[in-house]
Amino acid sequence: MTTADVPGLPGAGRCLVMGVVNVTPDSFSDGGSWFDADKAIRHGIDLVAEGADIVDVGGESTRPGAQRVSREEELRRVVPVIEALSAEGVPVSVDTMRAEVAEAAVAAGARLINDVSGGLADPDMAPVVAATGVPYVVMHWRGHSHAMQTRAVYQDVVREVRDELLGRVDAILAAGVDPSMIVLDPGLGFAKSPEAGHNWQLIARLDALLETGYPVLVGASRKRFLGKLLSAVDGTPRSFIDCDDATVAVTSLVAAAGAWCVRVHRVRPNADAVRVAAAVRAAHEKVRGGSASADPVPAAPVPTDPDDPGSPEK
Ligand code: PMM
Repeated sequence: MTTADVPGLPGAGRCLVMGVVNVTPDSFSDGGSWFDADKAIRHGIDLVAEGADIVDVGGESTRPGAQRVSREEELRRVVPVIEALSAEGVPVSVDTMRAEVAEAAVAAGARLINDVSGGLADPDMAPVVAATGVPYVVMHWRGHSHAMQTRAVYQDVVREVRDELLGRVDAILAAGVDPSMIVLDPGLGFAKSPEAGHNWQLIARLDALLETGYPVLVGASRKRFLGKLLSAVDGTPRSFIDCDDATVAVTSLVAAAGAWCVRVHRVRPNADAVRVAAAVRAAHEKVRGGSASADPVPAAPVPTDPDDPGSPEK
C-alpha cells in the first residue's frame, strides 16, 4: 500500500507534493515571508503553478522553542488564505493542532486536516475530524515545541514511532473517523534527535509505516537534521534555506519507497523528483513483468494519465 488515493484529494498515481504556506512571523524555515494574507495567497497560487498538488496553510509555528499563538490569532491568519485559495480551486490542507481552527478551515474550503500533534494537543480534534469527514494527517508527536527535544529518547525509534502512531489511530477511529481518511506521518524533526540519527532511521525504515496500510506523508523539508548532515568542516550546520537540494534527495528516496505525499517549501524540484521516482517505479513494474522474484520496491499503481508527465509513456 503506497500511493493509493485519499478521498477528496488529487490522485496522480505518484507521490503527491504538498507546498507549504506558513502564515507566521516566526516559522523555522520561512517565517515572515508569507505573513501578509495577500502575499500568502499569491504564494499558494505560485506553488500550484510550480506543481504543488496540495497547499498546506498554517498559522502557528512549530519550530523548537516556539510559543503558542492564541486561537483567535491563528484563525485570523489562516481562514482568509484558505478561503481565497479554495475559491481558486486549490486543494488546501490546514496545518493546525486546534479542533476549532480545523473546523473553521474546513468550512472555508480546506480538504485535509494536518495535525502535527496527531490529536494529542486537543481532545476535540478527533470528533471534529469525524464530523467534517475530511482526511486527517496523524503525525508522530511527543509534546509542544518548548518540550519536544527533551523527549527525543528511544530504544528503537522506528518501532516506537509506529506503535505510538497506531495507538493514536486507535483513539481516532474510536471517535468515529473512517480508516480511509487516515494518513500517517513519522514527524521528522519533532522529538527526534539529529545527533542520534532518529530522522535517518525513520527514512530508512519507511516500510515499517507503509506496511500498516495507511498512506504516509513525509516532511523533511529544510529540517535541522539536513543542516547537520551538511555541516561545514568547522561543524557549523548548513542554513535551512541551503538544504533545499538535500530535501529533494529525501523526496526521491521516500517517493521511490512509496510515500503518498511529501511536504516541501520549494515545490518545483520536488515535483520533478516525485515524477522521476514514479517513472522508476513504473519501469520496475514493467521490468519485473510476470517474474516471481521478490520485489524490493513496494508496489504502487502505475501512472496511466497520458497528460501527467509522471506517466511512463512520457
Ligand atoms: N513539519 C512542520 C510543520 N508541519 N506537518 C506534517 N504533517 N509533517 C511535518 O513534518 C511538518 C508539518 C514544520 O515545518 P516548517 O515549520 O518548517 O514548515
